[in-house]
Amino acid sequence: MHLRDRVLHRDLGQHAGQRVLIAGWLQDARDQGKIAFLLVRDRTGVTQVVAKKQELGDERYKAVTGPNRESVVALRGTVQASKAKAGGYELVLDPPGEFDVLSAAEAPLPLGVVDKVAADLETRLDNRFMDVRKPEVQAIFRLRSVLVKAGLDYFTQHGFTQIHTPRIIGASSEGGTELYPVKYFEKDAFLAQSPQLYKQAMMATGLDRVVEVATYFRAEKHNTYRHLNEITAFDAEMAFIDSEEDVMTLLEGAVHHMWKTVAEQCPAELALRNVQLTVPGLPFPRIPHAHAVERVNATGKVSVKPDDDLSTEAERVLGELMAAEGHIFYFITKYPGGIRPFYTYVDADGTSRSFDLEHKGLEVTSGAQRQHDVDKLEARLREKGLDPKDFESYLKAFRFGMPPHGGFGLGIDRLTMEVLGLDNVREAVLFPRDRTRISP
Ligand code: AMO
Repeated sequence: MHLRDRVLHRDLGQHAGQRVLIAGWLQDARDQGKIAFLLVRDRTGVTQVVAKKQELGDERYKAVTGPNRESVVALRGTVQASKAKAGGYELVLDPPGEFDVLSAAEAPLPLGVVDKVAADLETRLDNRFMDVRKPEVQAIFRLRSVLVKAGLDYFTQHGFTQIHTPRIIGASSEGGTELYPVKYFEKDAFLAQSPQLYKQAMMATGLDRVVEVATYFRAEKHNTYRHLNEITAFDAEMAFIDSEEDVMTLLEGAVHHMWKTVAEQCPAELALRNVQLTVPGLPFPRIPHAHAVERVNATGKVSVKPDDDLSTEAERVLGELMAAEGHIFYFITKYPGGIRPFYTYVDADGTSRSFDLEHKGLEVTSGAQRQHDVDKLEARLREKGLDPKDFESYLKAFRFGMPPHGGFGLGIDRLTMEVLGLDNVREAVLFPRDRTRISP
């Protein structure tokens, strides 16, 4: 038996009447005495296998019905139209009964694969290899893969070069203190909070448009449904822009393309998750921060000061207001300069050329036009209490010809959570890292 020749569940129909090899996890074996029904699961579905004692003989029949659930098995049989399921196919394990246990599963299982009772998320994450055997969980990661590819396709079609910047850095990239220290030979180093400074440096190279599927490491002590300590994001930067509006136009096009691609290419995954996806119309509304504050304050449900960021609750309230107007995606723009990172372009009136993209009250992207004038950039570092000397290798890239530029970070974990309406970002990440979880 060559495993590489195995036929997947979805292709059985093309082999009706033929003897084929199938392989997968033994989901269940119902032994009715003289006849047994095995359920063998592969990545495309579950095949019923019929085994008859009279045809196989006692010993062979016992071997076939013996393995524990979730053992990995391979077997050869004849494909026939299913009697129970119209349009379906099953396999008859005909003599001599070729059946191999490739890997026996222990019992009891740490987590059920087809149990009716839902396990809690912690138990599922502790046993993720088992959890992902569930088709409805596999669907999340299949869809995430399509989503990421669609994003990368969009960016490359729009002239972006995919880059890879360091994950080990010598100084903070976001200005904050939420860094993981790393011992780097004789020096102190950190895990990268984002590729921010590197992707900006790339704007001085002439590549003009770059994108990275980046990992952000954030040592924040959050413990919420939407925060992780290790994050995957599209990190994009583009040069020769007139304003942040050019960045927002590119971004909304990318998000629209990702939603549309998923709607077209993932009907089975969406069905497994009971999701009916609406592709958002373009353009997404732009709401200046000052208006957003006025609007949420007018509801009386929250109170946000003009120079403050929207609280989680305020974001939620705005999400409700926008949903009532039929908008699931919208930008909050022109944040006060004081609450945005040092690299953000701030206009004379104190508002910044920055934006967040929100989906139903959750921030999925942050971005801006950047300050490309090196003197102003240094002044802004000082304003933020940072020492320009610590940023010398970054600032150098601004001293020898740096075009106007801007970009964004689009959280892939949050986007996956949102496209599927998951209630916890951990569901969208294979092996999430949070305040308490570092294994598996
Ligand atoms: P920011 O820190 O807002 O911006 O991150 C960008 C996007 O990354 C996602 N994200 C997170 N997702 C889950 N858990 C977290 N703890 C978390 N932190 C961030 C969000 C967020 O919108 N350098 C800027 C981007 C830029 O201006 O280009 C940055 O890192 O979806």
